[in-house]
Amino acid sequence: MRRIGVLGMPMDLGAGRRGVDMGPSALRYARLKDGLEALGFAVTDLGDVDVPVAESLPPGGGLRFLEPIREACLTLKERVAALPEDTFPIVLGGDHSLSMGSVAGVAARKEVGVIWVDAHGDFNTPETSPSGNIHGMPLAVLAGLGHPRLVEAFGSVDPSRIVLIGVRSLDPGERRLLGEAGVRVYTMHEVDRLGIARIAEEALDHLKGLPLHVSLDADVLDPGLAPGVGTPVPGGLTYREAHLLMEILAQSGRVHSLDLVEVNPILDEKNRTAEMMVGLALSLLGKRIL
Ligand code: B3U
Ligand code: MN
Ligand code: MN
Repeated sequence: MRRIGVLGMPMDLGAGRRGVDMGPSALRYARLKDGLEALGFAVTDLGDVDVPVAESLPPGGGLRFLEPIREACLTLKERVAALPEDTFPIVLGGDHSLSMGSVAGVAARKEVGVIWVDAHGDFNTPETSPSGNIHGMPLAVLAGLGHPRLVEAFGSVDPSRIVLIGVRSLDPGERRLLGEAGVRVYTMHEVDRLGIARIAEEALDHLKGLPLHVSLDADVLDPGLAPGVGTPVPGGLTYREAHLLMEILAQSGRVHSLDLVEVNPILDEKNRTAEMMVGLALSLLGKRIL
């Protein structure tokens, strides 16, 4: 039987707005485990990684919450890396800085390609970031750019093995860095021009031969579908585009790990953002219409 390990990361230290620390609960209430079991998986919920609450931490100078984020992500990295080879990790967030830990954890087991599905580039460094929020930096860190404390712990993916999909908000510095690093970027312009099916196929081809990690940020979805996010950007993926993307990636048989991040229950309407994310996870894990 195919196995899935679910790990919660109730962290909002990297985000500017509070509340994504409740994302793992919201995703569990949206019946993620039941849905996966209905697909035939043996699912183990491994509980949550310990993350300190913001109120318990000193303000500190420099990058906001750098050390506690690093510490929690190192724990996540170890827990993901320690999972048995036949277990597919699903990490529930939490702000997107957690993906430094999840991706570095899977990359410690094997070389991977990363498909980062997000309204944002998450490719800032402390120098280019307008906000100082670490959830705007994790993809750069994974690619080896950014604060040395983070890069040394989590730098693990060659930028040529990263594909970004759904982008529609980039800061000037991160746009430049993405170009220089050679990350393949499909903005919403390309989604409209080429269609999401072609983009999914090109992404699979670009990452040919590699097992894949999918990092799914809820804010890639149109805010009308997913209002429960901290930094909504108009003009996102539709319900059908998002599901089709997941279905095509599923059919490749190459996806080996997943993050579901940036669900903010405080800003949500009756948990619909979490329910949408659970639906997408099921499509990525092989749920089919016929
Ligand atoms: N690029 C901006 C905004 C942002 C990035 N990721 C999210 N928001 N969720 C920043 O703060 O780096
Ligand atoms: Mn993100
Ligand atoms: Mn985002």
